[in-house]
Amino acid sequence: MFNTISVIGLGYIGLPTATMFALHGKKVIGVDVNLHAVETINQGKIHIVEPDLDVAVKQVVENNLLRATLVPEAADAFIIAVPTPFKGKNYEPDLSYIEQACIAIAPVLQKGNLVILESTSPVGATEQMAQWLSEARPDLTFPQTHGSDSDIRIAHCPERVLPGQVMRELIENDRIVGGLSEKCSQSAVELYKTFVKADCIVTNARTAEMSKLTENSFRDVNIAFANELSLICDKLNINVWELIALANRHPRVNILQPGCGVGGHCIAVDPWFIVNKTPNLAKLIHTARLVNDHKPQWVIDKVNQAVLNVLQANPNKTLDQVKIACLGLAFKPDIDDLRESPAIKITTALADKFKNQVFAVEPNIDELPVKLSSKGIKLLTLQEATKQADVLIVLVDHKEFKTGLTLPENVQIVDTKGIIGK
Ligand code: SAJ
Repeated sequence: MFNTISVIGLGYIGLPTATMFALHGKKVIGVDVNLHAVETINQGKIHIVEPDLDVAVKQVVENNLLRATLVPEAADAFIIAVPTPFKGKNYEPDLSYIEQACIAIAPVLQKGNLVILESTSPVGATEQMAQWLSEARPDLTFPQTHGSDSDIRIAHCPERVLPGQVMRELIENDRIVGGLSEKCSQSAVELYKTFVKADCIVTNARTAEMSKLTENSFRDVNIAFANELSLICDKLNINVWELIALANRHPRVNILQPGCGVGGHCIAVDPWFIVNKTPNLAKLIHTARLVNDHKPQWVIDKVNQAVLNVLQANPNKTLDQVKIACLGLAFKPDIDDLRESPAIKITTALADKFKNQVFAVEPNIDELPVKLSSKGIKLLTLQEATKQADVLIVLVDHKEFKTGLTLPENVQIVDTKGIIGK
């Protein structure tokens, strides 16, 4: 039934998803507003970083199974995988990318088409998408008015793959499928069964939307608990890493790890969709966000204290001679993704204050982004940085740091990941 599939938005989720359908023999039309992305993909290359994706894209483009374009074309199913950021002080979800995607595909929609929203979305977004499509195509019927008899089928099926593991998790993770009618759900399950080996579990669209937000909020709240413990333990002179390892010996306790803050494009964003919708009810979820967002500032305060300690211990040193090495810039270990990274926030804030005194070590990149190099931050190897550092800050627990760290004498340490002395 689904011979041609169109994926709207060829980013971290859309491109792997489009590629996966093509790897399973479907004809896939990828659509993106970014000309560079379209051209890169049509050359069989990729514009994002994800293990194993490059080889797969090359193969499906060479076999004419995946083609990218700026303008949508007719297809049997459309998958919308565009960003859903938030805007403004109240963290209002910004659905404008979904709206633009609806406007773009509406002219090519045909009776019998399935439209799936994969983007992480606030509760009600799938109904809103159906509304936008029906307004643009009054000649077609939609499930919100015609239920299972509708011309167009609509479902929400949130992506749940872990960056770095996307190609495996796309196949192995269970999928939650929330159709606007029973027929919509059935149709979406049939589509995902093209490559999903795990279960496709059917619910309604609102529950599917909320389930994705709940998964990421669960993780955010649990990381906030670990981060709060790290502040308390610091105050009480207890090693938080030892404490958590001990507490986790209890059969029903499983505390996550503190860090320099929560980054990435999902966990620090999605809980706000719940808070924004139900501000008076989502108290714990809201507090967790505040706790995690506060952690980078706490780390910066610790570094300021460490700099003072260096000056106190070395009366001949002046403030502008103190060298600070920041280990790790990515938003989590062993990846090169620097977007929405608390480590970047901390490193740039330090560079603003300690001009030309900050080094960064990031084994997963060859060059610093201009926004860092223009602040006088230098990218050094681990050896170069540790040799010169008066203050050493562990921001990310990359594997290179866990084994290759030799500490200079009298260095002040701010270890947000608990790897030193392990
Ligand atoms: N972090 C900690 N302590 C921990 C675990 C993580 O501080 O114990 C930090 C990381 O350093 C990072 C942030 O949290 O800055 C998020 O990292 P992550 O590995 O927890 O999650 P993401 O953002 O890479 O991917 C998450 C996943 N969601 C869940 O695990 C519930 C993934 O399955 C989702 O598909 C993805 O969000 C998404 O796209 O929503």
